[in-house]
Amino acid sequence: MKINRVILREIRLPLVELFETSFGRTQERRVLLVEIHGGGTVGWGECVAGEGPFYSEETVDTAWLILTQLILPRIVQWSFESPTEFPELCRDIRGHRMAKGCLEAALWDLQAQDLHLPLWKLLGGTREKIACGVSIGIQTSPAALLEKIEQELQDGYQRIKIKVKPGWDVDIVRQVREHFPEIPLMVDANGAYSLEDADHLRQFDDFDLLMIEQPLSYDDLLDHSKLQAQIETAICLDESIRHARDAAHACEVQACKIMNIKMGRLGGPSEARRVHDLCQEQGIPVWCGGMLETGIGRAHNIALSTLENFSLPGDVSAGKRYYKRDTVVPPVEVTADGFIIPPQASGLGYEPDRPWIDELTVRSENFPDSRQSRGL
Ligand code: OSB
Ligand code: MG
Repeated sequence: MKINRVILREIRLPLVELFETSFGRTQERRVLLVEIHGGGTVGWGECVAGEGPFYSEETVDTAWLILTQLILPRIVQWSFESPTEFPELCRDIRGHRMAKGCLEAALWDLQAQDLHLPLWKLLGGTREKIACGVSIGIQTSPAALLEKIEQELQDGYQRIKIKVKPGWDVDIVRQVREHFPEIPLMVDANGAYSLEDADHLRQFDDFDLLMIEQPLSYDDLLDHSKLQAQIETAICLDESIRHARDAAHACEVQACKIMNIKMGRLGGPSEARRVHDLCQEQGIPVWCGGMLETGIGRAHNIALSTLENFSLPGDVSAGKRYYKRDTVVPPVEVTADGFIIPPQASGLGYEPDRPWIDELTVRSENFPDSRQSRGL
């Protein structure tokens, strides 16, 4: 298929609720959306880079720069048989995986529509429903957290993840466990601790947690392997896994027992699938992480989550938990027993709400540039 036209835009959308992690707070999202026209259809992707370089090095502005200066000019008029060819086209650009990832995702949506297939089937997914958990940010008080958990459980969510940081960790989890002795529970530290905190982190072993996500530095494998040898609770890696080679190294040194897969962090669906397959061979279960995506990114996460080794509930949940009015129609919804049913329509299976997206757009760029192509 040949690509005729690409549109990159930035939208701004407030979160229903402030989201706080150990690395910072988010109230309003700035999100890049990419729209690729080819073969008479349109594919959509969403860039998961944050507003600042606090989860990873990338930001909305670095992604905009790399996409507009380097990647988009290359893919206009590009012809491809499979979206799996895209990473090769950008191999010389080091890093910037979130910028690359949204483009590759949009190519998958485009191809799925061209083939009249649901995206999840094109990716090789088999799950007819995906299990949903929630990620709950740091709250203003333990009481507020308990109330929040109660609400999410009532809404059917199958697993609760609590964000932790020094000062909001062991005591908080103890209170949660006292109130909810049986629920599937885990914590995510987003790299807030160091190996010197091993004794402190071992206290989490008392709470029958499913896992502790990314306790140590965002760029570390070795200290995680040392920590895993000292604690019972399974370590799950998020930030530390940038590609399949990191995943292989993490397995080799036993740095974790579970992996979080995010297509943006890994540079796109192809690499995400590679990590999925590698973990499956190594007996490491995976789940799909979230990045406060709007509906387009969420729909991509749903498709990815249908792969076989996504055997644990992920952070993919209902759109209304994040945005009053989302970027897709119908909005992403969760069943009363905590599942999302992947759509049967071709492509993403959720329609981008174009008038709403246009209203939210603060800047956009067209490739090829319409002024240039008219010789202006
Ligand atoms: O570490 O998984 C994370 C949000 C932004 C950046 C990193 C993370 C998160 C979340 C929220 O945990 C996941 C979601 O609900 O989308
Ligand atoms: Mg995480």
